[in-house]
Amino acid sequence: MADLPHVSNWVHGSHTSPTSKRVTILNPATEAPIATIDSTPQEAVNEIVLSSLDAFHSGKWSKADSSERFSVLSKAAILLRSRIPEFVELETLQTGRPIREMRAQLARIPEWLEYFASLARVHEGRVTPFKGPVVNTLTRSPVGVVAQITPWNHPLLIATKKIAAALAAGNVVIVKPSELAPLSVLRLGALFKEAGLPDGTLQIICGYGRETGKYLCENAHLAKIDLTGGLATYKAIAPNASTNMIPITAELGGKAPVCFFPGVEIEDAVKAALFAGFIASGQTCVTGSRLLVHDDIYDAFVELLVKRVTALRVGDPTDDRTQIGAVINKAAVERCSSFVERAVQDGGTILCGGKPTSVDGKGFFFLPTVIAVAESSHLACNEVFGPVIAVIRCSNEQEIIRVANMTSFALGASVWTNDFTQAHRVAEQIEAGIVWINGHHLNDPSSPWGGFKESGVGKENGIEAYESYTKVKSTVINYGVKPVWFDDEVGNARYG
Ligand code: TXE
Repeated sequence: MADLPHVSNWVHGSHTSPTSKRVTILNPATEAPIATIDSTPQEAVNEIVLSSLDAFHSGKWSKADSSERFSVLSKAAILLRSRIPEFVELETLQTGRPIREMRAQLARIPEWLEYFASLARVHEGRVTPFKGPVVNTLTRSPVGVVAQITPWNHPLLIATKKIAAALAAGNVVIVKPSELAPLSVLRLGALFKEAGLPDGTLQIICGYGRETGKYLCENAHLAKIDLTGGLATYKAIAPNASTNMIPITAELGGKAPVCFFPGVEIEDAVKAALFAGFIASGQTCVTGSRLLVHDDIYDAFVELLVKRVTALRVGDPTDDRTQIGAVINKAAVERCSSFVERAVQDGGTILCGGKPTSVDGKGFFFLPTVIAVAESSHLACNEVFGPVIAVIRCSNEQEIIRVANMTSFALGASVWTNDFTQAHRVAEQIEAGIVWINGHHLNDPSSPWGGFKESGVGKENGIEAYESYTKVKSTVINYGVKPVWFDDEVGNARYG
């Protein structure tokens, strides 16, 4: 243990001295410790926030020309693209996700830096309609020091998309990555420095959520909090943030319905279900964890689904052939087991999987599992965040729509049909922040990402994310209206 590499916080352009208390990071596929990180205490968090505020007020980044922001973020994209293999290796090691998935995902992450670099360069203010010979210009400026609380399931993707949006808009960013998989995010500090980002503009601080994360989110000097995590975490940070008048963007859980209608090729539908349900071992906020299948195709679909799920290769994530890697930790395995147990108590039928497994006797693995359940059962309504999916038989289109909308989540949903009028009709009626038609989990930096109901508030990606990191000012210019003075005879008239 003494030989484990320690990666300390990244603050003001360098790694700081390690804290006395540390957190150990495990490889979920082998249970072996791979590194330690800092556990940042409250005084240190508060100092970092105050010095970040100084960095913001220095104007080095907050007042930099948009062309400079464009060039730094573009350079960061080039650097990241040139280092994808090393990040892929690290991401696989700390998350237990199959290397083939990490290659595909990480190859796209530089696009987020390119997109927000471009947005910084081209985003324009507005002139709004105004009564009389008056011009109102709307301008946007950065909000200040922002906290980003990021998770372990897509560590680099989620941190990069938040960092890119916030930096493009001119803010100073403090990222608190997940204590379960922080190592790739910690590498971004040096990468941005090399790209030319002024020291103190991106700070990366580590520790447990209930400690370091909490201390950070309680700090009244923040201008915004951007969280991807659980509803419980949102509820823990929201009261203080509200008292301190700090807005929150929150990307939380989901229970995405995947709706299959007659006419789709069964083979394609099953492939779609495998991708939607089992990518990242089901540990994504848009996991297609409820398959809502029309009665006309249910039997054929389920028969082939079970065959294909049973054949998925579970194993060592570093092996190119592995399709299902580990889940993040022991608690995740236990959570999957308890969902299976409860589904059976509710009258569900396990069609395949249903239990933990291991590789050479080690690791946090759970067999890909499909359970036929009733629409209102516990498994059908609650998020597992693991490879356990529910399949539900529905008798018609209206029933599919009704069931799709019956959980407290509303993040992602997909509709699979060859009938384009049906596709639009159904998509329009599904409550979700993102509805895919004949696709699932399609993502692009320009496409707003975020849910309704208990899935969160606000959006990542797109102009919406960029603007959420700005504050708007109206500058109202009178170029011809004769002012009405307070003591004029017409009285206390105003323009509106
Ligand atoms: O998330 P946590 P967990 C959902 C999913 C999952 C559940 C729990 O439903 O089952 O959340 O996962 C930090 N103050 N998603 O426990 O704890 C924590 O350190 C400040 C959806 O892993 O919310 C980490 O950096 N910060 C999701 C981050 O919050 C706190 C991704 C997320 O961890 C904190 C992950 C506190 N009091 C989980 N408590 C998605 N949308 O992709 C924790 N944190």
